[in-house]
Amino acid sequence: MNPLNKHDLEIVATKGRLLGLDMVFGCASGHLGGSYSSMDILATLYFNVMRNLNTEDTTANNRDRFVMSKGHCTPGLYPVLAQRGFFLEDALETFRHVDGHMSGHAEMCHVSGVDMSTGSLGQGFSVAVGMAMAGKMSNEDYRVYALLGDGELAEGQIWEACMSASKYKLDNLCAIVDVNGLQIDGKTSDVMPTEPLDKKFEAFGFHVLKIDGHNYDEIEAAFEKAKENKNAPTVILANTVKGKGVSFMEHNPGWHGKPPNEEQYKQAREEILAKLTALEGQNNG
Ligand SMILES: Cc1ncc(C[n+]2csc(CCOP(=O)(O)OP(=O)(O)O)c2C)c(N)n1
Ligand SMILES: [Mg+2]
Repeated sequence: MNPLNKHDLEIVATKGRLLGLDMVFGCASGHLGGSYSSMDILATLYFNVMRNLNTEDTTANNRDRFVMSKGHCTPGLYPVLAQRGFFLEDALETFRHVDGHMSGHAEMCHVSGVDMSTGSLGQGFSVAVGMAMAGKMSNEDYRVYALLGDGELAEGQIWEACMSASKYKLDNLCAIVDVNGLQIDGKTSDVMPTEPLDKKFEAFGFHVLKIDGHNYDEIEAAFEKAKENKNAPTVILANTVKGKGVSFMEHNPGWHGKPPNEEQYKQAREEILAKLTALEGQNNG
């Protein structure tokens, strides 16, 4: 598959925000804030970065892997997987339904394209480290990507995984931290300060890159750089806006895991649709 240009990546991300909104409104439950902050990163990963993805053979050994360590962000991940062809967009309508298979946290057994079930913060990254170690031990050249939340970094298990990743020189591992500054009930700096993240990851033996997580050029360049880094894992610290794309959700911890009411849904839909329509009307040359 040919890589997408910036304009088309933005269409994927914007459409993803619309699908995510419908998912959460449809079942009156789910996490939009952190899904929207990572949407541009997810679109870039799945369309331009990850190699050997095969929607017909989702466990092919040579595929790059992705672990959504902040497993609550399925309204970000599932719409991107659907657009990448892993399943039909209609399936998203069953999100969080008791008799459906689109569970609220990332689920590998029933949702095509999901490489690891997650939801208990801190655990996903350890699995990603294990996948990267397995790749090294079996001389496979696949890469492993893991998306972490900045609130999630308060879990001690993350730092145990970091120590292993650097001890075993896992240069096939790339962590991305969605640094949106907020977690479930307030600012990350109030709930559990984790800065300075660059110095901490460096001290744990990582190559550290810092980017604007909504700038496609910077996102793509960082993933390229991560591939070139040798003998140690890479972490990309991505500065983002929680709730990105909907005016009243941006920077607001209240939108971590709350569904919109009817009026809020209509306003959010209008805002996202206006952006999508404008993008689709633009010459993408
Ligand atoms: C072990 C564990 N503790 C608590 C929770 C509840 N929880 C869900 S999301 C969240 C905040 C996560 O914040 P962050 O990692 O910054 O995610 P984002 O801002 O990207 O949504 C918490 C505490 C959980 N899922 N797992
Ligand atoms: Mg956060």
